[in-house]
Parts: sequence; C-alpha cells; structure tokens
Amino acid sequence: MTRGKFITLEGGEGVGKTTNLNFIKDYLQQHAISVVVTREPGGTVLAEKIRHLLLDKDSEAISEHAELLMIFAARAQHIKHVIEPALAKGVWVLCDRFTDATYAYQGGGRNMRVSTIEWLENLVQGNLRPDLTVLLDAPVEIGIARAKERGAFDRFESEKISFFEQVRRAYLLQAELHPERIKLIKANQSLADVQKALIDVIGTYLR
Ligand code: Z5A
Repeated sequence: MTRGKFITLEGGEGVGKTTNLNFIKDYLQQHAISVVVTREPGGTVLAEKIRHLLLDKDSEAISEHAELLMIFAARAQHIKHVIEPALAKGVWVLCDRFTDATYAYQGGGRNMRVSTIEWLENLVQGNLRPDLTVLLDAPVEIGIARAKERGAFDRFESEKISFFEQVRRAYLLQAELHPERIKLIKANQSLADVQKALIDVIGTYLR
C-alpha cells in the first residue's frame, strides 16, 4: 500500500485557509485521490477540547509554556488517531495549520525559543513532516479586515498588530528555510487568482 501524502495549509489571520481547504479537497478528489480534511489545533475529540481552551479569550491567562504544550498535546492526539492511520491506509491528509503555525505563532508571535519548538516537534512527530505546505501570505491589515467581518475575536485574534507582523515574518522565514516543501501564494489577490495559483502548485505536485 502506498502511503498517503500529507498537505498543510498555513498563513496568518483571515488569509483564506478555510475557504481554500475545500477547493483543494475537491481538486484532489477530481484526481481520484481520497482525502481527509482536518485542522489544528483539533481533529479529535480531545484535541478539539484543547482547541476550545486555547481560543477562549475569557479563560485565565495561559502561560506561554502551557500554550505550547497544549498545542503539542493536541497534535500528539491528532497524529496518533487521525493523521498516521489515514496516511498508512493510503489516504491523503489535508490539514488547516500544523507545526509551521507553531514556529509562526509561538516562535514568532510569542518569541519562544525555536530550539524548544524543534525539540517538541521531534518528540511528538518523530519523522512526520508535511510533504507539501501551501503558505497563503497577505499584509496583516488585509487578513484582519477579512477576519473582522466574521464577528467576535478569539484569544489569538485579540492580539496586537505587532504580534501578527511577527507571525507573518516567522512564516516567511519558514518558507525561506524550507523552499522545497513550502510554496508561497499571495493571498491579497482575488479568490479566483488565489485558486489559479493553488491549481498550479498542487498540479505540479501531482505530476
Ligand atoms: N495556533 C497557534 O498559535 N499555534 C499552532 O501551532 C496552531 C494554531 C496550529 C486557530 O487557528 C488559532 O490557533 C490561530 C493560531 C493558533 N489563531 N489565530 N489567529 P484557525 O486556523 O482556526 O484561525 P484563523 O487563522 O483565525 O483562521 P481564520 O480566521 O478562519 O482565517 P482563514 O481560514 O485563513 O480565512 P477564511 O475564513 O477562509 O477567510 C476569511 C474571510 O475572507 C472570509 O469571509 C472569506 O470569504 C474571505 N476571503 C478569503 N479569501 C479571499 C480573497 N482572496 N479575497 C477576498 N476575500 C477573501
């Protein structure tokens, strides 16, 4: 049995990850690929509970280490119960955010040490890394304006602009460090143009 491929979609606030996830799923299915769509933090019952705690802006102040460990605890569950079983069955996994988000939000946004994140990544993931990552990138104000239209902000969305600028810089650094895996698409263009670029990237990958 050929192992499935692991594709992740990344980017800051409101860049269009959720909107484009279904578009990619449909495209893969048109190419006769079975695919599971999932998200982080989340994807299992326990991981979704952790997500709820992480996003709740009325919770007690969550320490940076607690936040990082909660994210990796959710990830450990997700890998064991959803991602690895699907890949082992030859099913592709399409995930809304994964560990690049940890480098961006906890590393960039919260200034946590990259070596700590790397250590946890190796512990929790072993050799598992995405085969392909699409990074949707747009100026912070554009993403925030789009996200605002959706309504009330969660704990992350309530951060200052400077936090999101740091997140964006850390994402762009990840793309520079992993050019083979991470493909950058400008998200401040029309949805039709973003989707044209997505077809280019995924189509090339399929070939
Ligand atoms: N987090 C973390 O800190 N560390 C980690 O390791 C992980 C996550 C994995 C939850 O993520 C939070 O967890 C996240 C970081 C943290 N918090 N933040 N911020 P999430 O993925 O659920 O949350 P999100 O980034 O807030 O997702 P989002 O706001 O739902 O954004 P999106 O999915 O990228 O955007 P969208 O919902 O698809 O689109 C937003 C709107 O823009 C919508 O009305 C669309 O119709 C519109 N849109 C989309 N594309 C376009 C274009 N091209 N033109 C015009 N309008 C568009």
